[in-house]
Amino acid sequence: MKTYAPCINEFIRITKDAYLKGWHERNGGNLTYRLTNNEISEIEELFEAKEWIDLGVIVENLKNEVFLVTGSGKFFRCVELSPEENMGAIEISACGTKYRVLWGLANGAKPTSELPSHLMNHNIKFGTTNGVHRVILHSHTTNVIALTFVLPLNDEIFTRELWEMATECPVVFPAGVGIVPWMVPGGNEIAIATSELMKKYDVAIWAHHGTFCSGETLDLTFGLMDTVEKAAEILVKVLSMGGKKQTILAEEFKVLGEAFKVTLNPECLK
Ligand code: 2HA
Ligand code: ZN
Repeated sequence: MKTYAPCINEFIRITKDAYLKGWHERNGGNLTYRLTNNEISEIEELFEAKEWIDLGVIVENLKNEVFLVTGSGKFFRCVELSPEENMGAIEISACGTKYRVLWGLANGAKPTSELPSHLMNHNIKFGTTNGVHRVILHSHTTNVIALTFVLPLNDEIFTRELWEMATECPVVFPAGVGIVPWMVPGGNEIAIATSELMKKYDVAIWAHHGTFCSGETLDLTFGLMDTVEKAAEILVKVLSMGGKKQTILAEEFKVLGEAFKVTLNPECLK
């Protein structure tokens, strides 16, 4: 069996786990990871640079950065079975307006159709976290999607409803979640709307479509997605049982925030 560098193995593990969660039917969802310099040196012997291609957006903070990405139209289910065909490594140009394939994406495959959203989110997060965030995961999270048909598409209301479903939720996503109204996926308009929310949140929900999460590591980003989706699953069950009869109160969230030394978004505690 072929062996891969640890960073590629980690990426494969997350695509497999996310598929097994039921978040990645067919070609649904996408994952991008910005490599460290050490990780680049571990895999650069594999690189065979292809031609530069216009991104259609400018990503000032990502010049010369290298990413692992899933492929457009490719299935998360298949990344583990054939990494070279279903994922790849790409490099952003020195001007921040082009990319080229360095490894993988065999037979002319392209990076994820949501590359503009991923890169604009990485660009914002690079700035707001000083380069600490490296991962963007987009998943078709069943229960979050279901909730976008019944909850108001409002950041504060959505956040509060999710927070109430599990005590640790506000600790895991203290800023809350942002909501993008329904839009055509794959383009610059939805990329701009999502990256605006990423200035404030680590989670952006696309109404009737899925969820974007940003994080420091692959595990933390997967864990964030899992936590949000689990809260949504509990809420779907609670609503199906006739709704809340009791819940966690705003005052109790404030005590929780103090105990865990996290600042909870005050807009969600009104
Ligand atoms: O098919 O998830 O948003 C990939 C997607 C598009
Ligand atoms: Zn999608």
